[in-house]
Amino acid sequence: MKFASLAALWTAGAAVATALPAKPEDEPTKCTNPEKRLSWHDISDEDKKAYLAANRCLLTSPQKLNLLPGAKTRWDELVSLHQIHALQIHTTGQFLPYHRYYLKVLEVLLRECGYEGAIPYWDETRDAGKFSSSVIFDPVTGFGGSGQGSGNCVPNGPFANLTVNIGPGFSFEPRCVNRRITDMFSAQTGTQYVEAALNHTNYVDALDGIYSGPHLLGHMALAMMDGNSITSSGDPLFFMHHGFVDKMWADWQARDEEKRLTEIAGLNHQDPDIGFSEFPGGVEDESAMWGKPGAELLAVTPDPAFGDDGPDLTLNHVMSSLGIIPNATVADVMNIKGGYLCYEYV
Ligand SMILES: [Cu+2]
Repeated sequence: MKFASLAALWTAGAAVATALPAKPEDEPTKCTNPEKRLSWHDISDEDKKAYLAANRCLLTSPQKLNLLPGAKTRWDELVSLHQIHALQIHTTGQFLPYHRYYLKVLEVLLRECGYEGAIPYWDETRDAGKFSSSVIFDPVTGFGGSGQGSGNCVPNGPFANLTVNIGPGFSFEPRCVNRRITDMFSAQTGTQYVEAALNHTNYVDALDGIYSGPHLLGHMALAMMDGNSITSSGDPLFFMHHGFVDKMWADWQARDEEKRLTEIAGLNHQDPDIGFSEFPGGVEDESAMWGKPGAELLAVTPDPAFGDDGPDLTLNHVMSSLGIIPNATVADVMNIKGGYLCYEYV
């Protein structure tokens, strides 16, 4: 097990992370009036345009933290968080809680750009097998269409001709917002595939069913930001897909709240002997594709066991956004109507 030696690498990062509050400063209040997260299909054109405009605003606003390597825009800072945490939040127990927290980070950032509504998500079951004809890719009231030619830059819509400076992988190369749609893969975001994932009765199996099923196939169908797992959040569409992923977890939890609102398991960091499980060759394949985080990234990377006693993820685990919003524990995000969070998917 190389975990201990790897953990030592994060000592410098932990110093940065522990300087931030370990918990939200206000005690969570009761959730009495949850915000409604609606599917893109079900919101008004006016609300679609407001949401897209606020995303575009973040892509064109300067960075604020003066901390995150390579970040030039506020959007870059959001993408950087995903890059910095990539080896902690994919194929690990943290995948679902961290991405739930990450959606909240987006929500708070959108407030800076005047967006006050609930964030929407994309009910991909309605477009399974035919992503390319979805209304979500509308050039006026959507995210723009599929890229073409070298670079696969989004050809139209609010994100055409915009640049992301974080990625691919652990590098920092300015690229256009890009994606490429493949309908065949999108079939596996359909209801029967979602149901297969949600039929599992313990967290680890449900997590794997969601991760390796509709989550991964959705990514393959969209190939956002060169299809790069580490920095795919450069495309604002990422958060619509991950709202869908978060809804799957929430739906699974709702089937047995007594057990599943506190059920967490898995590692808090990728086992370096295994690595990204979607690549059969493991971490060596992944490293060959995207490299490894360099010293400047490691210097700001929180301890993967922050709040835990070792490599096993617990409810006490502290998730960081490196100061964009206060840190939160896994326990804080277990219940989407628990107080720290207060929303529901409809
Ligand atoms: Cu991710």
